Amino acid sequence: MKIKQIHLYQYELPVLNGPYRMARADVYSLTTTLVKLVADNGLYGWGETCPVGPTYSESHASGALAALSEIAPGIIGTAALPVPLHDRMDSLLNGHTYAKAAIDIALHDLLGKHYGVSVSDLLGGALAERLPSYYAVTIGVPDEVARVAAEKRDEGYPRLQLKVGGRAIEEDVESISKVWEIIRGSGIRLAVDANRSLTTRDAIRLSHECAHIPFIMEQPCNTFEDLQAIRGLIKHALYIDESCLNLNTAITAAGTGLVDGFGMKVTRLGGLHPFRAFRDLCVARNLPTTCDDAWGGDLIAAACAHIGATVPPALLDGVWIAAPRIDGHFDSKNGVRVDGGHVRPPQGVGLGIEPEEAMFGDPIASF
Ligand code: 0XW
Ligand code: MG
Repeated sequence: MKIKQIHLYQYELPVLNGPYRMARADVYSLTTTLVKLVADNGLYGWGETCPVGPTYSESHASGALAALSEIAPGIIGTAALPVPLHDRMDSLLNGHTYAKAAIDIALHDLLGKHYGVSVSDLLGGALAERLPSYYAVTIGVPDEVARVAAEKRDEGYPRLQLKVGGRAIEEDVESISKVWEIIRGSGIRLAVDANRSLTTRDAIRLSHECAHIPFIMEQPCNTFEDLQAIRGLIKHALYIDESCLNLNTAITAAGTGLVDGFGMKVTRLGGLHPFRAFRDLCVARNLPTTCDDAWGGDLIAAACAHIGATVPPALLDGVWIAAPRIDGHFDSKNGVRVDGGHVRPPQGVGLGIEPEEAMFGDPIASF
């Protein structure tokens, strides 16, 4: 089976009850980029990539389209298998993993359909059917943040991620304390995510002032070097997210003992094929990870759920999907939903998502 055609689409996903507020960005609407990969036997697969705005990671929607347009003509005729595909993509464009990921996800969907198996089976096999998700409580005044935390606790979320940063550290400490009062004793796990925004000085201070609250600190500062600087000085477990740019960085982060876990994004690593290697690295080092993406519709959500299902449950911190912040689905029947704070990979072959293609309009480009 060889790749015969590639079609690129973009589609707007307005944020429900927006903005989605992080330390360095207020996000009102996201442009998602979709890939339809058609094989020479007529089978097709769908993929997606959707940066959460242009400042979260080193990625943006126009960049995804440009990178995909650069790659697409050169992969026509390539064997529809992950190793030759990634080899070919890397020979056509350096980096831009978040764009390559959309093709990688589409390939896994296509292969699943070809072999008559789910993407989780392709990735080695599911260990669980119902997976923990988590809710990202965005930046807000502490009482409002606590109200949302109580609501999500009551909905059954096993984990909350509290966004902090971009304001006085006192207000973050107050938010964390109020949320802790809400979830203390409930068994809900807490992550405090500053999305790169804190100075090393403030990260250390926040950790010390909240030393009695058992949260994990997710990407508190901007760079890998910042994380190295605070590692021995904080009172909390440390997770890396945005500055873990690829598999190489993940190997260093795990191998040098820099982190206690990962907030990992499928598209940042370049798709499901590299994520499979990353998952095995986590297992080898006994390091927990999330299986997320920055944003995206049902195709990204399904990709995250399928790989998440293959992570040993003790190491799966959660599968975050954007569905609670999106009105509607690409596939109204099989679309991925959060139910009682948990998600399930769609049933069926491939990703298990059949997008209602007409909603995307005409392709922006076809190769
Ligand atoms: C909560 N997320 C997985 C979704 C947002 O886009 C940001 C991200 C994170 O953990 O940074
Ligand atoms: Mg994060």
